[in-house]
Amino acid sequence: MTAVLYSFRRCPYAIRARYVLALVGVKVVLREVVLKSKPEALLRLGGRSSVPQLIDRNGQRYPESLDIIFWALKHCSNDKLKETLWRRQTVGQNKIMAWIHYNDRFFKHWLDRYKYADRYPEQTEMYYRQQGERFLQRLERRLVQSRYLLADDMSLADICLFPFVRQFAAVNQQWFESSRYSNVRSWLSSFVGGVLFQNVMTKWPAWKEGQETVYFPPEKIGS
Ligand SMILES: N[C@@H](CCC(=O)N[C@@H](CS)C(=O)NCC(=O)O)C(=O)O
Repeated sequence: MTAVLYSFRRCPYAIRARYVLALVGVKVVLREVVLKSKPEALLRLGGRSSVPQLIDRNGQRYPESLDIIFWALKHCSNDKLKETLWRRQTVGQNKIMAWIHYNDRFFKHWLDRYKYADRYPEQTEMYYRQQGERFLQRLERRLVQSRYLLADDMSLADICLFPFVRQFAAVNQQWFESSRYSNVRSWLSSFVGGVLFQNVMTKWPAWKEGQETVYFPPEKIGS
């Protein structure tokens, strides 16, 4: 049986997992989850019920986006692509993980406050944006030097970060478009402007037990 991916279309963690699955061409069964009414099959697994989560053909569970990404790489038959995404040298791997941790622990914190500033009235939206901008400044300094975060070729660092930067940009698109982060803008466009991303963001109806199987990535995919 093909592995099953519980996913939520707009979730940045799920987007990065789907992006890697699509890029390396590993097929899964997709179950689109509505967070407010999670399916019984997901809740029955017990423990955390966040998305994305993947259950492989042996019933082994991968409960975090990074677990799913490394599972996908393990099943990728293109060694060159695999080595580009997850560098062979430890120094490259450490850099990738440092970016991901910085994103997940620091940037995500300020992104949530900037996105929902009305739920965090202790500071202004502008304050939250400025905190998040410290991350954008770091990205910009890096992206002046190379096309992607580690070098001129894309690694997992880029894929794992861009869905969060996309959300940050979307809070006030006009501000972002006229901001001084021109290299961040081009970097983000290189992802969201691609056919691969369109496929990753296909709209799926909420999954219901017994429905026809939906596969991801969709059959016809380009990059
Ligand atoms: N660290 C997790 C975070 C996943 C996460 O927070 N997902 C959110 C949606 S964006 C979620 O499922 N929230 C509902 C819940 O936690 O029950 C990962 O990398 O997969």
